[in-house]
Amino acid sequence: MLIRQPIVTVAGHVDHGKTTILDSIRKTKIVETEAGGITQKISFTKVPIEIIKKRLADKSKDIKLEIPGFLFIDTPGHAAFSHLRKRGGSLADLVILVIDINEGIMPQTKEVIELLKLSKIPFVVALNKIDNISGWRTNLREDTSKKPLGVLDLKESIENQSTNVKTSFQEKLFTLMASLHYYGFNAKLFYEITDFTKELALVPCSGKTEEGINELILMLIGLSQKFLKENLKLTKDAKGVVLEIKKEKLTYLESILYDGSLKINDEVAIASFSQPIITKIRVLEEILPLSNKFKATKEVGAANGIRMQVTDSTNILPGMPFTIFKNNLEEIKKEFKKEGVQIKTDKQGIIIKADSLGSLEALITMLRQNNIKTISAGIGNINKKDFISAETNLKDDPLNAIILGFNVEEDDEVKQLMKTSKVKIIKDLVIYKIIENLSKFQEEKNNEIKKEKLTGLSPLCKLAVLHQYIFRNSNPAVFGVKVEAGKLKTNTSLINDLGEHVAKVKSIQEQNHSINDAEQGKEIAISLPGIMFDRVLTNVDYLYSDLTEAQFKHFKENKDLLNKEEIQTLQRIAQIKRKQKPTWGV
Ligand SMILES: Nc1nc2c(ncn2[C@@H]2O[C@H](COP(=O)(O)OP(=O)(O)OP(=O)(O)O)[C@@H](O)[C@H]2O)c(=O)[nH]1
Ligand SMILES: [Mg+2]
Repeated sequence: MLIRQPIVTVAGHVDHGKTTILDSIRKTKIVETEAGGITQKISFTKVPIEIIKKRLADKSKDIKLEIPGFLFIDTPGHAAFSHLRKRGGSLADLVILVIDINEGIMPQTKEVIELLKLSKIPFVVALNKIDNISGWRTNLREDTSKKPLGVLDLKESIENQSTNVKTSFQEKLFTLMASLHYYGFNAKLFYEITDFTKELALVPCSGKTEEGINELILMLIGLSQKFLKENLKLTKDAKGVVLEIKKEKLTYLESILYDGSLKINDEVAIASFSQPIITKIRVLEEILPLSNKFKATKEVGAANGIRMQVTDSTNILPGMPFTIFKNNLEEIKKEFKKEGVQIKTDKQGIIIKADSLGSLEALITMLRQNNIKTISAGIGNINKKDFISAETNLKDDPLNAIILGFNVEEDDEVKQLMKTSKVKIIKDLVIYKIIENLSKFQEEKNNEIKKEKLTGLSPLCKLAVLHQYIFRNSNPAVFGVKVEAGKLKTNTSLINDLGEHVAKVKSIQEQNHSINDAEQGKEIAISLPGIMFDRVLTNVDYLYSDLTEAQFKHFKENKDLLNKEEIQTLQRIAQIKRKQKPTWGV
């Protein structure tokens, strides 16, 4: 039985060295061709076993190499590794989680770890940039005639470092082991592992000096051949995942084929949220070994990075699985359904958007774990339809008037609409940050709603009289005030520092416009009927809203919804009231 190359995804935080490690494995310099050295999008490279054999030289002589090579997938640190989804699991057979040993676990590292835990994909940790440890020396192996033979074996290299460097290395290592332990992983240096099914291998390395890279490759070979052989067996039916839809002059579907083989003119069924899309392959290309270039071909076998041009590419979405079509629509429909291409949503909830099916699923899974419901979920930028759903939610439950965007942007139209809307958009490139921000926003919003209810029943406020702005002495008296605390509403009864009733606020004006209420910090004009300013207010600096004892107690019970100034005002009102009745509000 034929086995295919394992698909190995390299994931981790921005700049931790994912592309550099891949470059050193394939002996290329892709990093130097990237804009700003930043990987912009997911890319794949095929590395044939011959190249691996050559680089491992005598090190591989004790191992039987059964796999035909590797298909590596490089992911941008800023985007989601969750993108890489295949039916019922992850597209990756193995993952290299790259962590800069000097920086440790960072936001994207955390995200990848969470996803790895969910998906249960085997992985190894490349503790990269060991050469950056202060004082680190890279020693070369030499043959008898002093000809350099590459770097020393990692273990030997560590042993050859000075005591200081060794201590520093150990400290960093232990810190990382402790962090990984927190996530439930029992991590050890790879050469100290006794049971690979229970322990997580840490391979210290440097993409720059290449120390540890051979060891990393040996780990990948070992793990693949020991644990993955069943997964790597090929069947006849072509199966793959569309990674990206590239619109150049023509539209290409950049995809990974992970099972079977495909020919030009074959028909494929591509999953969608409704009916599968049946379309014919017009042009077929496969990725060249060690390169990011494609070449046209008539037939490709798995595992492979391919580009297809199909007769109908409308409505195809990134992340969708595809399979060869042999007039078996019902069977395919059932299969897609079983594999969960249908995204289940709730009757009520927030709106979510993500850049691919894989990331949408990852987002939904994590939202579910946090008991957050979604009313609609889609792939692509945040559009007017999403905005309208959120606007509709505003009426039913403002806590659901939220759109979450994972690695997507909002359309220009939506940007315009957002200027005057109460809908909230939360976007990020890291799922758990989205969830963190969502919880924070919902909590704030919840308090705001509770507070509105609280202050809706009885206004709490303190006003400073602005003696330089007296517009009218009486009938009614009109003058300026500043809302020092709380919110002033029309019809609020005001008292002075002695607890005497002054008047009821008839109207509030802000820059010649009548308004119904004014928040803390606002300077406004108010009109009070039935008093003469010069008799009643000349010596008054502050006015307060009149509260009943019941209202006061209600505020006191909900003190956590009030800010510092409001609490002080509440205390001040009680003080004033107690001058006349010492047991007021007690
Ligand atoms: N000293 C040292 N520098 C390294 C090593 N690996 C990578 N670098 C440097 O770190 C920087 C980032 O490396 P990349 O390989 O682009 O990192 P990446 O993880 O692919 O980054 P993104 O694709 O942007 O997420 C580059 O300047 C590399 O030269 C290493 O082992 N040692
Ligand atoms: Mg990169």
